[in-house]
Amino acid sequence: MEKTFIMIKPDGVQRGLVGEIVSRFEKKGFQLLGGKLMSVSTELAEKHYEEHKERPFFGELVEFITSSPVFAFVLAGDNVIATARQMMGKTNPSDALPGTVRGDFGISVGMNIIHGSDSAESAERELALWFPEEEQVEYEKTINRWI
Ligand code: DAT
Ligand code: MG
Repeated sequence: MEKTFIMIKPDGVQRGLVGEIVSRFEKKGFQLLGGKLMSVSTELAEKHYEEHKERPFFGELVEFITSSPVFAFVLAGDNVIATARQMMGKTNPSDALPGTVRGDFGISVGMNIIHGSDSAESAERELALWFPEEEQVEYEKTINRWI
């Protein structure tokens, strides 16, 4: 079963959007395999956003992610990586369609509420970074036969 890593960023947690956002993915039919509210160390933030380390916004991005807790979770399901990205909307909330998380709740590209892995490789890398196997709960979701 395909898995992805999703993180509700500090703005989403502070604004009380955790339940709303997790609910969208649950209702879609994806299975929650783990979730945690956590403070992010500078080291973890820098590793997570490694691919952007030469970008001018890198410092601000790390500062933002470490500024207040995030809610990190793991989703599983068919094609979950690409589908969750679609449900999140474009990186810049001004370009994100209504009906997407960023389109419905965001304004600024810096504070765009949610992160989701963008490929199979990044999902694998990010899950290893954020969710060791023992924090992922494997269980049968019996409703799966209906959707
Ligand atoms: P995404 O989060 O959609 O995968 P990304 O990987 O290109 O987008 O960038 C990672 C995060 O960096 C993004 O969610 C917000 C921030 N970011 C991207 N482009 C930015 C910019 N031009 N100015 C400020 N922050 C930016
Ligand atoms: Mg990205």
